[in-house]
Amino acid sequence: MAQLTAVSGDITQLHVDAIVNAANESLLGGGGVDGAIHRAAGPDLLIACRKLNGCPTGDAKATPGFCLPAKWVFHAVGPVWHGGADGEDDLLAGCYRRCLELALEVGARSVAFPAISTGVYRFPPERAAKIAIAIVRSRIEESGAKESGIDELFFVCFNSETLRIYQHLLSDART
Ligand code: AR6
Repeated sequence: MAQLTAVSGDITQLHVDAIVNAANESLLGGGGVDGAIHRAAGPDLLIACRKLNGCPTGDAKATPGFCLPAKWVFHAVGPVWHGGADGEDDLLAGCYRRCLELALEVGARSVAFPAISTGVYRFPPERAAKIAIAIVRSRIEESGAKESGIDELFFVCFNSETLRIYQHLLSDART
């Protein structure tokens, strides 16, 4: 069974097999965690992203990590928050689901997620964290006795409010 842990800090510094980026549909970079990942990975990341021809919201695509400690980057496109009646929950769930599939595809056994969509895309942080944890738990439990493929899963929290939310939800087995 994979271990789920909330950690604070900068996702670009983590020595894991794969980190997840909170990208936009162009996959050509931006601000926030996306900007930090592109800066730390170096210019080869943008060259690799150009070849992907963008990505729809709710989906994710993989590239190498180039100069990052992580071997892979999964570029997930979260939804912009428009009040919650626009399919935002399902689209956010799709990002997490697809990244877990990508982890299996490339053989990544340790994966770190940022709080996708909770920055400039304004998704409410607690609602987003509940979705993230529910998807991860259900995928891991679905694989049951079978090998889930992932040993360690990190939720990387860039501010104390996000860390508090994740620590609280992860300590509650019913979340
Ligand atoms: N490590 C971990 N988390 C971080 C880091 C970091 N280095 N930097 C920021 N965060 P955001 P979004 C947190 O805005 O809402 C970009 O321009 C941040 O505090 O990066 O999905 C893209 O190109 C927040 O909790 O992503 C898109 O256009 C979380 O990461 C757009 O922003 C997500 O914040 C995507 O918006």
